[in-house]
Amino acid sequence: TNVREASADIKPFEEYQKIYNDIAEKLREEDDRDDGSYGPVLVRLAWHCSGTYDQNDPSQNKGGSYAGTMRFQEEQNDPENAGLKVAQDFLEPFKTKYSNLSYGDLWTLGGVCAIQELSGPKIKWRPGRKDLGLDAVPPYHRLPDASQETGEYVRSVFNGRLGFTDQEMVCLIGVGHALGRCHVDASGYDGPWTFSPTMVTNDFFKLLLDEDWKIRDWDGKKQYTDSSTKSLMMLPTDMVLKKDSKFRKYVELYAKDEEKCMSDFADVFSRLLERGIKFPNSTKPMVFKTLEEQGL
Ligand code: CCH
Repeated sequence: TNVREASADIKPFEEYQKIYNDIAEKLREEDDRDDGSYGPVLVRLAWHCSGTYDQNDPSQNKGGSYAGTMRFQEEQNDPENAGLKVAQDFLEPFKTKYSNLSYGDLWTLGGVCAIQELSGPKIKWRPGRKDLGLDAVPPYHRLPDASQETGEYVRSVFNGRLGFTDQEMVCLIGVGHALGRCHVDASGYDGPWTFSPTMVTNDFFKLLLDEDWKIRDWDGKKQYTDSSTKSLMMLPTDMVLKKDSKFRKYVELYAKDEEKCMSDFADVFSRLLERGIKFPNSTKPMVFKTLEEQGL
């Protein structure tokens, strides 16, 4: 049932902590990205390489993070992946430096590292993905289209293909969109969701509930802007979380309870990165120390 076996031939934990540290140090050193951090775009790469999974896919094109197929032009050219080459290029030196490290492992580890270094929760992670060829590139239109504004659509992606519950999809989208921003030259949308786009927070949920969101008056795609500062944004798909009453109760829960929000996110993000992969029992989930915890 659309599951691939991860390799049992993995490095010891300390080696992966070294790769984590390398990525984290590069994140700390390179600040020439819009809000001063490549962290958000690394999180987006980890999500987009995993989010192509389709649990019902009858073909061989299963998607998910296993095969590292976004290294191919064919997958990079999916319009939803516009702007992610930056993140791939950021991580590429570690692919060369560490032998026997697959793209799937590198890109998902990059997302885990970014979440933790941007003050997020600890994300359990397992290695063993393998690079596969062009025939493993998933079809387009599996990643969500932000212009869709119905609960049915959001559920068709996150439940239908990825197998998450309402609560889990609210958590993933809202914590994901605490980070970073939209770029006109990538997606056609513009601006950040929160005032602290380089910190993992539950602010998305608070802002979504508390602000008065109006359709932005501009020549670009339909998006929403907050009436008080006009500097924040929401996508049509984000607004669904407020409008759909079954989603909204979780938005309210996560706006009130940051601790629950972070522990649920840690669990669901970890499972997102492992969709469609079966790990051998010998591979235990790894939890990495942040640079700060190591005094680095
Ligand atoms: Fe997202 N996201 N995302 N997103 N996303 C965009 C940017 C980020 C959707 C659309 C967009 C998740 C779910 C969804 C991040 C994390 C997550 C952009 C702008 C669009 C459009 C891209 C650009 O222009 O650069 C839609 C639609 C959905 C679901 O309905 C989930 C889940 C996550 C992670 C858990 C992050 C982080 C960014 C910022 C990237 C950056 O470069 O700053």
